[in-house]
Amino acid sequence: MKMTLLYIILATMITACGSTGNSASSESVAADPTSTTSQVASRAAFDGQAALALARQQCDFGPRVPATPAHAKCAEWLTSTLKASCDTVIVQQGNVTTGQGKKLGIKNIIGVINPDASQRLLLLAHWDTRPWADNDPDKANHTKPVMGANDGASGVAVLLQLARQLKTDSTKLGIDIVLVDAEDMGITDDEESWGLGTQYWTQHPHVAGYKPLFGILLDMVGAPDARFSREYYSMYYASGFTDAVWRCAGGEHFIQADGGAVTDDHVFINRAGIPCVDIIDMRTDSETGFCPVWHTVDDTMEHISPATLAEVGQALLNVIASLEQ
Ligand code: 1BN
Ligand code: ZN
Repeated sequence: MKMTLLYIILATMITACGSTGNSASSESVAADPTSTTSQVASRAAFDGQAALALARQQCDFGPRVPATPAHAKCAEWLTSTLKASCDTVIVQQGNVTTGQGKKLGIKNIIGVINPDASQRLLLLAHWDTRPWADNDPDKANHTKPVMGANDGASGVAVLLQLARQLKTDSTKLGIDIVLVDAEDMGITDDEESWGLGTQYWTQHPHVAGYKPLFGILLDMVGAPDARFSREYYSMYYASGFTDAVWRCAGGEHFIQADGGAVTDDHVFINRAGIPCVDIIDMRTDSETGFCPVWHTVDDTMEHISPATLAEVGQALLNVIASLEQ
């Protein structure tokens, strides 16, 4: 109860973005008539083209399925890329059990900015890709891996680019970028088989007693027609922070409405006592609840838009600016 009150107070502290996502108050938002996303003044705008290039670099390794050479090579690259922007990088190695009962080695890759700051923001995205394209219209593809340009690379790309920009436009806030492994090996009707890297991290946080202000998870943030409504579990566990993030977001992809529910990584973080908001593309006009290429072999770079990545990255920059007030 006491913690709930604290979270409400913290959530209402994020005020600089104004009361609605699309309306820009004159003192808090830079006047850029070409921008579709409200930009809080004093930092450079988020670079969507640079994020697009970072998504492509991940896909150039091939599908990043755990226990494959492409996954191992991408882990090296993510580690060195984060090292260029963060103060410390921790590669957390662990063992988990898959939904099929197999033991699996995983790597969570964690970039820490301002390790000594007491006020911290947790940012997450999964970097692994699904071993099976089991939603593909062609059954022959169900045993093939997903490239994960959207479902994997997009969220990671936004976080890598954010870290790069914060290296130049520094912040006093502590930021922990957690790239979680083995999110996408889950099986239907077995909640615990999803988010394996995150579940491992909640049991082995990179800092003992880790308590950020709150967390934001990015998942599938690159489709040209993405729709980000306020996800159900984000509202259930962290409504004040979810509203605050949506107030910091602008542009056509953030919908000021409540959306569907998904057992994504944020559910495990919330259950561990850290309020966490999921920015995830969910659709009301599809059977799966997600974009048409979800868990198909067509989740490739042709279906990624730099404008969507920019809108999400700018929302994060705006959240950070609001926490600095
Ligand atoms: C998100 C992207 N997820 C998987 N790929 C999470 C999820 C879990 C989606 C269960 C549907 C069901
Ligand atoms: Zn997936």
